[in-house]
Amino acid sequence: MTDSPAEPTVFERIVAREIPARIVAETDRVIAFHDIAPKAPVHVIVTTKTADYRDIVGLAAGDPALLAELVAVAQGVAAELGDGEFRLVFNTGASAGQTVFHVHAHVLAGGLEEGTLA
Ligand code: DGP
Repeated sequence: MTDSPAEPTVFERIVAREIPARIVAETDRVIAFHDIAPKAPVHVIVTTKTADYRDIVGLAAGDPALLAELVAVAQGVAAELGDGEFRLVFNTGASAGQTVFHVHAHVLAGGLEEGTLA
């Protein structure tokens, strides 16, 4: 069972190369690209190529190995673009600030200001 929305999300369209993004890492199942509105010196979105999961709760329940792969890609991005240390944020639900309902993590790194939460 999946919980994907009816309309393609902006991230699904980035995965399909229908809209451009500054891609920094990619595996068979995960893709990472710079956030369009960065809130830290390094601010990269890491998301699944599948649109089957709207948030981390669904992904953790439905495909924990894919969640682990997403975290590994996030770590690689932080190592490549920063010093390897990073904050990983999964906004989960509209009232928590989620605007794109296609599971994704924000990788924030490179000298974070207090309170930077994407
Ligand atoms: P969230 O609020 O957790 O759903 O984060 C969605 C993020 O996605 C937000 O920080 C801005 C980013 N974003 C939205 N549209 C685009 C886009 O078209 N391209 C890129 N690169 N990022 C986008």
